[in-house]
Amino acid sequence: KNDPKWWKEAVVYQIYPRSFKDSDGDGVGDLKGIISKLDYVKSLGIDAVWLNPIYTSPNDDNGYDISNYREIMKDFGTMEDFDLLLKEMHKRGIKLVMDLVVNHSSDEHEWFKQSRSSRDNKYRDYYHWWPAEKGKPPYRWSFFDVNSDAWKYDGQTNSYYLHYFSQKQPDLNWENPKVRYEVYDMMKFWLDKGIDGFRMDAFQFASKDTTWPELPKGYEKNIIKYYGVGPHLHEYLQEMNREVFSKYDIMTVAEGAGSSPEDAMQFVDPDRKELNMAYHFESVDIGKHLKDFGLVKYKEIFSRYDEAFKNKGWLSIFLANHDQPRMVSKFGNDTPEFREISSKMLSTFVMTMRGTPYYYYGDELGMDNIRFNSIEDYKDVDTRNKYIGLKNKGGDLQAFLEQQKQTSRENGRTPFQWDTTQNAGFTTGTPWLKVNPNYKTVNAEAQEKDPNSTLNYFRKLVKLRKQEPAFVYGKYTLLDKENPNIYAYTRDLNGKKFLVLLNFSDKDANYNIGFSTHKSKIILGNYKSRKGIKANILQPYEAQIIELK
Ligand code: TEU
Repeated sequence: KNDPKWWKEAVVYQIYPRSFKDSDGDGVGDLKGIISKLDYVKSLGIDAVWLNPIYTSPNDDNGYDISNYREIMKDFGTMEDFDLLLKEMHKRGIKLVMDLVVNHSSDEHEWFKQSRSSRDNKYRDYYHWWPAEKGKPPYRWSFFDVNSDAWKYDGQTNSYYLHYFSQKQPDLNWENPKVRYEVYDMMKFWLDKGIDGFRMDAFQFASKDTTWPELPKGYEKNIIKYYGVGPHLHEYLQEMNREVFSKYDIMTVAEGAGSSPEDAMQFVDPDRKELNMAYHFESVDIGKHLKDFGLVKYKEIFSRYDEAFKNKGWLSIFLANHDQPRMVSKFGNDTPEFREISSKMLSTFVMTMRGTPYYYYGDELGMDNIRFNSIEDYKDVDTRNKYIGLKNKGGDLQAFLEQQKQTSRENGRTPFQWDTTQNAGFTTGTPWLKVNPNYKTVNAEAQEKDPNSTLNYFRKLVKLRKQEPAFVYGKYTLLDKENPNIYAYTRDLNGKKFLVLLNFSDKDANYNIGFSTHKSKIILGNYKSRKGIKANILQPYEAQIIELK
């Protein structure tokens, strides 16, 4: 029933290439920079790296707007650099998962340039067009558009084109088999180089009902429900599997998978031959901060998904990525007193749950939200366009900026903090995005020397997960369900049983799991001492992994 697979046992480390390491002083991270830090990456104990897009792009959305799928972005280096990166990773036993961004391309992609040039161009049907003589197209909501309008008028052919994301990210027409087979060819180009998998960006949105029915009022508040699983999406995934995936030993992961565990299962049920695993957004989309939605609700989400996947299918587990604020600022506590300890607690959670962990660069150091004060500091199309949209409507800009300090995804994109030298050792030039000023205390170099650092604690967690298959395959059982402060669960497999206790609050908190652990031993924890602490009490943000006897 466990059906062991390497991608279930893997720990994935996500690298945001713009912000990891700059090798040439232009202020932007690059492939040579990553190569120079591979020994560090290896030292974490991880098995695979997921790299955000590194293809040629005008960077309206930091590489998620691709103008050439078979080239490396100049800022990041050359194809030779890429080949070397892959070789150096494989040499160290690290697999490489690439981002596949094919719900949309850049408007500067040759396909789109052709497509927009005339109504009878042979690339016309590579995108979605609505002729203006039919009036305005039925409203579609856009993630990044200043007016949240996904149709953009294009004078050249007196038509509107569809863009679920920014105006520079026109949606590809997946209903056109030519588009699909072009993409399959491109995927094989990378797979034949030897890459180990794809993370399927926004792919749940790829298939659309091209009769463009009117959607109910307010549908944009439940966007995944209406955009999430288009009419032919699963046919296309099965076709892609047949044409591409089935020919390689790779891992594939859906970014977003509908709006329920049942939807998600459809993407990854092995009998359906689509993708290997999926990640859902329920646990990150529930609110701004844990204290707003509460731990009980949080536990309910993870437990409901685990329940739905206990017999088949596979999920990924993550608390952060490049679209999220920093994990410690959202689910933990990033005040100086608790930043370290709560980072360790959250890492304990990610590394002891069922599902493949995706761990975001810098979280191993306890990096936290930068909280920009001015709109000028933001580079992100999401924040900038929302700001402009609000400004046009005369909205409260100050309140918006205040809220972005907690929610902006750029909080999680600041340069990696290597050491105490200028710009945290990230670049000798001017970094493309400000470095978090706390780098003087929060950096990898300092943490290497400290056996109790968050970095070294993370390494221990990875090692433990790799040693004990119970953390990968073991049954998950939630305990003390209604406890508002403590997340307690067991993982068991073949007679081995582990108890994980996590205090998500800043106070001592007690728990009631219904059995005694006095014969058992804490095999890993984030506090040095429990002197004077009662058995069923956890200290603020304390984490314990206990092997039950
Ligand atoms: O994000 C797709 C996407 O839909 C997310 O905005 C998602 O809804 C959100 O994270 C849920 O909390 C992907 C990329 O990850 C993002 O960086 C890109 O900007 C976007 O696609 C467009 O390519």
